[in-house]
Amino acid sequence: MKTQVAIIGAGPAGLLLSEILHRQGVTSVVLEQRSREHVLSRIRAGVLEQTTVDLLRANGLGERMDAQGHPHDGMRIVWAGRDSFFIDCQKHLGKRFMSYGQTQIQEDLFAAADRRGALVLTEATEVQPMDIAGERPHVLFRHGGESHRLDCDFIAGCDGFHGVSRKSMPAGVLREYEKAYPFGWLGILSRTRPLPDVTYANHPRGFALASMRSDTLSRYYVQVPLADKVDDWSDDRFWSELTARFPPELAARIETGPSIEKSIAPLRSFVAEPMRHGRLFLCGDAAHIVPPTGAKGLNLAASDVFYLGRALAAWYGSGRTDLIDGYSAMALRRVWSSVRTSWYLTNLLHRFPGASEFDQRAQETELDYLKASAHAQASLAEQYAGMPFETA
Ligand code: RFL
Ligand code: PHB
Repeated sequence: MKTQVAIIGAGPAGLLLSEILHRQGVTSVVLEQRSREHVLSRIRAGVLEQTTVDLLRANGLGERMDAQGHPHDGMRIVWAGRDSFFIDCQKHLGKRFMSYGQTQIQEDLFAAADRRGALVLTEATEVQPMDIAGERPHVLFRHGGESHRLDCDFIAGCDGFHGVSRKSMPAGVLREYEKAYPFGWLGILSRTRPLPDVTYANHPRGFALASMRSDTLSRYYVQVPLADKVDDWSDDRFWSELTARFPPELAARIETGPSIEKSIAPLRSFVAEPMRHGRLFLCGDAAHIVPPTGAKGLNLAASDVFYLGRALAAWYGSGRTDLIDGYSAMALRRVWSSVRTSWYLTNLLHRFPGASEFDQRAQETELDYLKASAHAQASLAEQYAGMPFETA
């Protein structure tokens, strides 16, 4: 088999890259280890930055998002015993957000791939990038009980945090930065009407978040100890803990109902750099993870593949090499900006086990400052909205 770009992973990064390349006349084959049903069953991100919304629209992926998604202007912060405030990205920056599930984006991406007859091989196992720093990059894998070799010009590692691509880089190439938090998020999805705003709560009992996927589908999270298991959390226990962490007037407006999904995700931050070695490029969670507090992970996957798609199209179109050579540094500038924002919001909004009274007072003073200062709100709005893409 032969293609121009071999893409490992059919998550949002891999499928969106394949779509962007196709629209620029570059061919690709996508190799995914799981089944399509499995990929489509993962409930994850939901908040899209304006840049991501624009990128999806520009690549023909906006129709259902615009019809079913829930646009909003910013986010609300509440904390125990004090007034809430709204971080208004529309007012400060003219940027909005879209609540639209990663699951729906995956469906739209698979549908678009089917329409153009794209080669997306699911249940491809033992995927292994080869000769990544040499002249003949290729990918070995097994599919349908047989061994295959896919020859290519470039390999895009879009295979998530646990994928094979990052691990294929030779020892000593990568520098890794990591921070693990001593808690996780328990999340549920329910067919109930959401609160009007994406609302982050800091409460002595721990962090909580009210979010949405549509006008009739809600997504909620509570901070839990790392040792907790999903089975520890009945729906009743979840709703009573969630509502205890919101101010009474908001808690009274939270509609409860049976959960249709429930899962626990640990919080951590991880960055591997550079995001390229030879002809292998890393995109999305394969290169970096952020704690979900800033809603940045999927948006970074989108900006990585925007930069890589543009760079590869320029290479095929005019032989331009500066964009592929600059890919890692350019992508990492946006990554670190979002890593910093996610770290700031995680520190601002969670209760840290063992925090000193000093740390607690400093955190509360930061919240007081944000509530009181239009400048501080404009600064947070700028970070939460995400940086614009750099021009080529
Ligand atoms: P993915 O989605 O993990 O996809 C990688 C794909 O690669 C496949 N794969 C392999 N294929 C072949 N061979 C191998 N050896 C392979 N190893 C793995 C996998 O099966 C998979 O299909 O990575 P990608 O595409 O980089 O996308 C990243 C996003 O999924 C992730 O950043 C977001 O979900 C993070 N995230 C959020 N991001 C946001 O922007 N806004 C949010 O509101 C938001 N909320 C969240 C989140 C992530 C969460 N969890 C569970 C981690 C909320 C949660 C709870
Ligand atoms: C979500 O809707 O799943 C969501 C919203 C905001 C976040 C993280 C996740 O910061």
